[in-house]
Amino acid sequence: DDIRKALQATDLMKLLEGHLGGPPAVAEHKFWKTQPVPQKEGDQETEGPIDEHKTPADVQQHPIALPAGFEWSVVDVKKDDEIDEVHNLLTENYVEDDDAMFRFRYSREFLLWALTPPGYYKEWHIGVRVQKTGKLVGFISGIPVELRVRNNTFMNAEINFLCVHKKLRSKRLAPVLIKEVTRRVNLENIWQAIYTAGVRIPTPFSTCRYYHRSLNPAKLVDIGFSPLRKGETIARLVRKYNPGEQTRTPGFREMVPVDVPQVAALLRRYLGRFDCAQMFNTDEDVEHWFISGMGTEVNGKRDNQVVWAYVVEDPTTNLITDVVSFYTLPSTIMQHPKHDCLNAAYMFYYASDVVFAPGASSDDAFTHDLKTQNLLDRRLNALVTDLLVMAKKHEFDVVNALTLLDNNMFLDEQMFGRGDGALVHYLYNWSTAPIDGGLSTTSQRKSSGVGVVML
Ligand code: MYA
Repeated sequence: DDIRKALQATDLMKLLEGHLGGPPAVAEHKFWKTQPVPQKEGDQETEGPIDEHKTPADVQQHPIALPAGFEWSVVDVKKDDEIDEVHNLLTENYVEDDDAMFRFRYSREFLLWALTPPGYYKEWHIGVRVQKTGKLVGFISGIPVELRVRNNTFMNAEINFLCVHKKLRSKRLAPVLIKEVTRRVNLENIWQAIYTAGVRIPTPFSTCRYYHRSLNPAKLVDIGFSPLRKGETIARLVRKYNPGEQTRTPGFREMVPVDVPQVAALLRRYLGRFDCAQMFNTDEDVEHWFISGMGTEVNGKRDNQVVWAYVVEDPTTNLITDVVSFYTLPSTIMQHPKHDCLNAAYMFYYASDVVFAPGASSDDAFTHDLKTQNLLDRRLNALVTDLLVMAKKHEFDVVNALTLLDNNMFLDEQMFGRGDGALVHYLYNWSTAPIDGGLSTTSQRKSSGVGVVML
């Protein structure tokens, strides 16, 4: 059955079944074929909702039925013991790489930060428990996020942390969790969602690839994350990937709360250039995603920081011209005698005002203006060089980035290596023509169409 499943997605299966006259080769998607998502590529040419118009009164008022022996449970993520339960479930059962070497290890502080932005709904933190023991065995979450997709702006649920305990896999529990979160989102009169996955289901609007910038090559080679190519030595890799001790952009410093209004304005304007982008409508959003994630200092030491944000303050005007940030998401290294944790930083949002400088093109025409593109290319490379210095200082082993935003302008130059993984982006109940996830533009150092970073 497993082999069949693994094969199902492949051309080999198509061939075999063609020969043997078996069932249709394409996965059947018993669940997804009932959902308001584009069913296949080519179904996405018109922009807009897929379902008929509904109101919360049309929505089932009681929870979706669970199999016998399980019960729904709203997880109060602000309670230590309950966020612990989610953290433990995910630490043991969440996303692994294809070779089962690494598994995401979101910290409690990270989960709290990710699940409680301004306007969050407690009821969208949904657990499934074993009735008898109370053990948490399933989870799914949503947070409200306003998105612009091309010319339309609308509220979405950003769905994340879908997880079913390993012992309960392949029992069709995931569709039940998805239907329940959909119901609760709909009750708030929200009808669209955005989500990402490593898997391909009907039907992505964009696909991005992961890139990895080594900061600790000795460890990365040791744990099998990076290869040691023939003729290469660790000493040489250490020299090659050493980002140095000092940042070099004049005015580069850590972001502080008073920067929020300027950073928010800059970010909104910058993200306006992408086909699909998070709105960051209020300064509170920016305060949450950038400042609150930096943690609080106790006795000169900041524990449990989840996001690192830096700005460039122009030394002459004192205006904020740039912002750049990353978040921490470690992975458990499974079955390694020496190391059990990969300290990975992930590129988060950034913005630069060079694209709006006098003489630069208008926001829309940006991608076609070579001069502006070169300006941005230079500035982003300088910012990311400094970001790498800071990430190394904070003892990260690797910085990961996707091909979204303008990342293709710096990935090669900053020595990010192409990874195996892809991140596939989906919208629920919204059809839009495919958006460039930067797959084809890495070598061209151009902007992608994706201006939303999912955690
Ligand atoms: S992505 C991260 C997902 N989590 C993991 O990968 C952690 C490790 N894996 C697991 O915990 C389980 O394998 C999961 C599936 C729970 C993923 N997105 O219960 P099943 C479909 C969407 O027998 P299991 C993230 O968190 C699959 O195609 N659908 O399978 C974003 C099949 O349907 P169909 C998925 O392996 C989540 C059905 O489920 C995914 O035991 C966004 C099989 O169910 C997936 N990642 O459990 C969710 N994986 O037959 C959608 C499998 O039709 C949100 N499936 O192909 C949609 C918007 C909702 C809100 C709308 C509001 C308006």
